[in-house]
Amino acid sequence: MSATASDSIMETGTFVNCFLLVISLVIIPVNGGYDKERDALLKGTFPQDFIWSSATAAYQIEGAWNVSDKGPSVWDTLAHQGRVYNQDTGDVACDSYHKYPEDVALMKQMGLKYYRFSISWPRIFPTGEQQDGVNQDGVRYYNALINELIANDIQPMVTLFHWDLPQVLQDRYGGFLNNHTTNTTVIHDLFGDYARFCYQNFGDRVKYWITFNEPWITSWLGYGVGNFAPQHNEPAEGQYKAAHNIILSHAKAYHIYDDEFRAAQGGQVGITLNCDWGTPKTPADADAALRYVQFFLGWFAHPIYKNGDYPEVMKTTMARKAQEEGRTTSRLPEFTPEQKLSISGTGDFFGLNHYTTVEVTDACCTPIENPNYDTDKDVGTGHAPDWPRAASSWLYVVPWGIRNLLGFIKEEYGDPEIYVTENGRSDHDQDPAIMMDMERICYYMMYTNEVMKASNMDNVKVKAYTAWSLLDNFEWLSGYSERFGLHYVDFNDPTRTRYPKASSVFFKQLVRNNGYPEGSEFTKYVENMWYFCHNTTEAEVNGYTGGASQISSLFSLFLAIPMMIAYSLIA
Ligand code: PNW
Repeated sequence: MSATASDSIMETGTFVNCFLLVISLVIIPVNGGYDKERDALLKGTFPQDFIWSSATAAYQIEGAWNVSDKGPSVWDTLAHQGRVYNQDTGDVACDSYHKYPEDVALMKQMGLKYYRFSISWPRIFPTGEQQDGVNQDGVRYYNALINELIANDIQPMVTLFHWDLPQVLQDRYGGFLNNHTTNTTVIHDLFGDYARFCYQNFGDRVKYWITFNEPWITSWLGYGVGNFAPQHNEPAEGQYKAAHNIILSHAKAYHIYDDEFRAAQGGQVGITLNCDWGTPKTPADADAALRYVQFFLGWFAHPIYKNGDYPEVMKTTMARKAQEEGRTTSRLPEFTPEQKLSISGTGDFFGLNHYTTVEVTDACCTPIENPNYDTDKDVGTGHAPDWPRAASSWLYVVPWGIRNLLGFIKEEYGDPEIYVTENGRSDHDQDPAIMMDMERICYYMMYTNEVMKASNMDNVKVKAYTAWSLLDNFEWLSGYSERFGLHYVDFNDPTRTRYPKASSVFFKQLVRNNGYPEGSEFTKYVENMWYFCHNTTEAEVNGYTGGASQISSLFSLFLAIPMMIAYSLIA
């Protein structure tokens, strides 16, 4: 890192901040029970062509919500209704619509060769429909961003849908609730048209396309619970209808690429699914944990990556529920035989977003009066007492969970190429700002090491790792109160200056080393930090006597901060 960047860490972070952080880290156990074998540091490197990336999404960073002809999205609507924490909105966000060259410069500075960002559908087609007009300024913006990336030797990885549905499509057609059981659903064609337009205009330079980001969230939170946009509350069925349409829309966009663009453009198309790993609380909960993962990941992954249809356990569970509820048809819709054929195999890679793990217990089979997706699974979920938490209420730090999940995907879906398209940890927005973000460094250290175990020990074909996020940004209903960034953004500063956090220095070294090579200075630093990151208090409770102790980990921490600074100066 340049002296300028590390200077800004020093300015904004200040040593007072550091010491406060040190004290809080020592008092509060950090990263859970240490299991000597399971959690040992693996030394080695990722395969040579491994992709290191960072990610953002349009609504979370762009701002410029009504510039030129951009149409409103369902998130503009939700935020303008004051539904977000502190009444925050994405109106300006990180102002990346204007400041994208700075974002690219930050990636360049970190040595990143890939960038995952999303295109805002209503910025391209203001109503969502091409026939109503194209916003040429929007097209120019994405062309400029892509060109800036390529000029800096950074490959774009583009998500077509990261939740910002054009509001007009929600109003005209019910968005993803549109006619979910017929073959002529408008929303599939409209998504297909939008995808085609993006392939046409950007596909000469974009070789990685992600159709949907986390359809689980759009379906369940957007159309079931209704706390996320477009705020449709129908928890018995809304999520199943929306998911059905999203899967079919994805397949449509995949085939358009396959039929019309693949030969000339030679890129890849996949989808990004999120899943928390489900670990059984007791051996008797093993089936329940599996059912949890099938309802979560399998809901989308089974049709797309396996056989065009929902997982067996989901179909049988929902059929039994229909009977209990006195319904003639299942709340889980059915695909026609043709649809199954068109869905199956529509992923050139498997995009995975993963953050956390839950402990699952069996809760089968008590009929429930007002069923919803959560009760449909017949499971209970909780968290082990020694799992540390991030700022986001749902984010518990359980590094080994990602290795288990990657192994599950390998076994279940025929050993696909997996791109980890998001992984990361949030801090609270607090004063002074957390610039020496040791807990985020620990998170990246431990999780990437588990990904390396999956790759090098379990032979999972993990091809990419993407940090969420390049920047602090608009964290959906939490607004700007939760910060996931490798770079700090001051949302009270009209210029939205970006400041590198210590984790960006760490990540740069990780990328440069392509993992944890034996004998490197970086790996030695990691070794010093390892026991601290895993919280040795629990380690001793668990009988670990490998030499680490609370005192030595405290010592590592005092060593670690000056080392981080020294690193940033020489790097
Ligand atoms: C993902 N939850 O969303 C998204 O892809 C990002 O846009 C987001 O910023 C990031 O993870 C961090 O949250 C999630 O409530 C949003 O469990 C909410 C949840 C999980 C993931």
